[in-house]
Amino acid sequence: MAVAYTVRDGIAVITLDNPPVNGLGASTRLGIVEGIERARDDASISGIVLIGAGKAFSGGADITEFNTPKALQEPSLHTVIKAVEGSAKPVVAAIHSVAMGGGLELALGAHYRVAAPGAQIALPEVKLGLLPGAGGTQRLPRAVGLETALNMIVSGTPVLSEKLGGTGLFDRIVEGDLLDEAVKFAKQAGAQSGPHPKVRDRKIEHPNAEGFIQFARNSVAAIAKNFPAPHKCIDAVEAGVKNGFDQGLAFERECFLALVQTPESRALRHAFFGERAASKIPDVPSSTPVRKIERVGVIGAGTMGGGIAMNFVNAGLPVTLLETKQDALDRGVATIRKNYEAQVKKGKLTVEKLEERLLLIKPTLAYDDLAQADLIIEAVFEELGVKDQVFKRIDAVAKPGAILASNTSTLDVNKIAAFTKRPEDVVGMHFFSPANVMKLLEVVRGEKTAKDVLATVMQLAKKIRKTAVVSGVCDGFIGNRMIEQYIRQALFMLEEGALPAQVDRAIEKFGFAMGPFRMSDLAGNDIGWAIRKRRYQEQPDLHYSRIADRLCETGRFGQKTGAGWYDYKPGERNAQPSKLVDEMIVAYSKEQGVARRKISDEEIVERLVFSLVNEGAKILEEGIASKASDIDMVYLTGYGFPLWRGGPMLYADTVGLYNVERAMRKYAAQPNGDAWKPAKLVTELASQGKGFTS
Ligand code: T1G
Repeated sequence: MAVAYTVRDGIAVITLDNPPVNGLGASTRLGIVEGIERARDDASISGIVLIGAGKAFSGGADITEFNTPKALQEPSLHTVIKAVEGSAKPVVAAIHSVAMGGGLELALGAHYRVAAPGAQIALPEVKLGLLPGAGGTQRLPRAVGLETALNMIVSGTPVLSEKLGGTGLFDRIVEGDLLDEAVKFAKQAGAQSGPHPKVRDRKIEHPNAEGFIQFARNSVAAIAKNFPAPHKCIDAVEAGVKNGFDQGLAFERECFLALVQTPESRALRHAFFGERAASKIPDVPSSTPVRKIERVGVIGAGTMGGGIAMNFVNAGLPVTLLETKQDALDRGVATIRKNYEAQVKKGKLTVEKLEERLLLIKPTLAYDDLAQADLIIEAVFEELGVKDQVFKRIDAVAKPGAILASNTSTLDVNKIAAFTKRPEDVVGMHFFSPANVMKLLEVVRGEKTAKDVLATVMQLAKKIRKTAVVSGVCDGFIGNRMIEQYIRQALFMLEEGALPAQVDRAIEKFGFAMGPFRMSDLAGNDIGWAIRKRRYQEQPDLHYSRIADRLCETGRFGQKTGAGWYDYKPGERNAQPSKLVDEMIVAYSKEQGVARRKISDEEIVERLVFSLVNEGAKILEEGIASKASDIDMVYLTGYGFPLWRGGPMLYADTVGLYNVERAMRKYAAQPNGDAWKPAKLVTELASQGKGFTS
């Protein structure tokens, strides 16, 4: 049942009831129109209330219908709004919790609107690469004024209902029972003779509309660099200001239909769904009971441990922070304080909040102090022997049912679990540095990790505002395993003819926040060096260019040593191409007998991105990741992959796997081509004309 129809005191109450957020799917849209017609034909009805059941008035168009015939099936949202607005009997929209997108547009079609305080009011379509497609660009400016409307439409940011109380959007902000108040309001309105006010008939008043619209265009230029939607939002509002409601509405429709086909919108919708799909684990039902997490223990107060602790403190959870030495513990707490003070300086945190949060941290040197923790996360030195000692000590003090997590980024979580007597309670929680900033959390599922442990960690991740993605156990899990192939290609290309600045520039132009060499200089070249040394031992047949080892042998570890792939002026962080390094690279190619050649930016981008795609395909084949969108969420939230391209797997679908495979075969025939055997899944999908995400 997507819509309920009841009558109270001569008022028809049409209740949207399409959980979870009353998305305006085809059956909901039909139910609303039928309700309006039923009220119309019933002489005993003097007015109509539209209200949402559950947690929202409406979260907008039902995005699960996007790119399906249902999305455009009549009655379309336009038809529904026309029926509401065209009703001779007054329609009162009663709003609570959420009125977003098409939900707000529906409410704008009503004659009156009453809202409970605290409701999130927004037209967030721009965040999906769209624009309000059911009159929002025309009605909202007439309800709240041009400036407020443009800000809301171009940013997509929600505004609380009470903040809009003084505008023409809400006739009343009601504190009492929303439905009672709305029915009363509808009765009063029904007693008055019509016609009832329509938002579309209002004027858009602004002393200098043209000037403000130009100002708005200038303001969005930066954020709109790779996204067409913000400018279209402004175009549609401007069309209404200049040419009136009907022409504005027609132009809005044209813009919407154009945007919904853009790769940028497909990418943004993919990311929207990917974010939500990531928390769904195929064999862990959403009904799986979760464990109570009220107290957290963190072992290690270094950069990672301190950042991890902050996540939980920020969510209001007390953290016992353990170190082995007092000075390390003091340093860790001082760093946390410094991080919060920086936020206070930026006005992002009050001093009171800072003190409140610091009070939630209990520094200690005693493992016994972890005995009450519901979750213990270790972030100690990345060496199996150290993990062994630490997990044996945790196992000895932790209470039954406590979840024991490792922040390891490279070690085998199954081996770590085996250090304890409770492997089913052990899980990997791989945070990304800086842990209190990066959204990505790789949840590494050991063979024995219990399902309720996974369900608990996934729910906790939402509480600490992380994008959690489940990974199986393999070297590097999802993100680092793929980035290793990306870096391998970057190094081969130096050997074959490219230079660091060219590689970085090409992939940054593609949209990566930072190219591989600037990124390595930032993280520290010695980290990659240690991984390669291990790799040479474990997989001696794996062909690697040794050019990065040469760099590290000279001590050029990057920003932290003032020189890496690039030179850095003392105290500065901007990367200057290094003549010395470039000469070293050219000499290395000569020494290897490699005739350097010009490598195009296109080849650089293909080899870097398709190396991610190929490894991602293998990760899917092995079941390390359960879905392609999980891999994309890892890259969008942890590795600076451009959001408007949707992640490596969606990007491969956009290019077409047939073309991706052909490129791989081309590179397989070149020097260093052994890395380019296409994964079986790539070949299979390409031959079927399918994609990873179709
Ligand atoms: N349609 C269908 N399902 C939706 C939905 C929607 N619009 N919004 C959310 N969900 C699902 C979501 O997938 C999740 O499902 C559950 O609801 C809870 O979501 C013509 C065309 C509304 C503020 O962009 O911002 O209207 O995982 O975890 O934190 O102009 O969801 O439980 O199965 O986010 O309480 C415009 C997007 C559409 C709103 C609730 N509307 N949604 O937040 O819960 S385009 C949006 C949100 C449009 C018109 C155009 C948030 C929320 P599951 P959640 P939440």
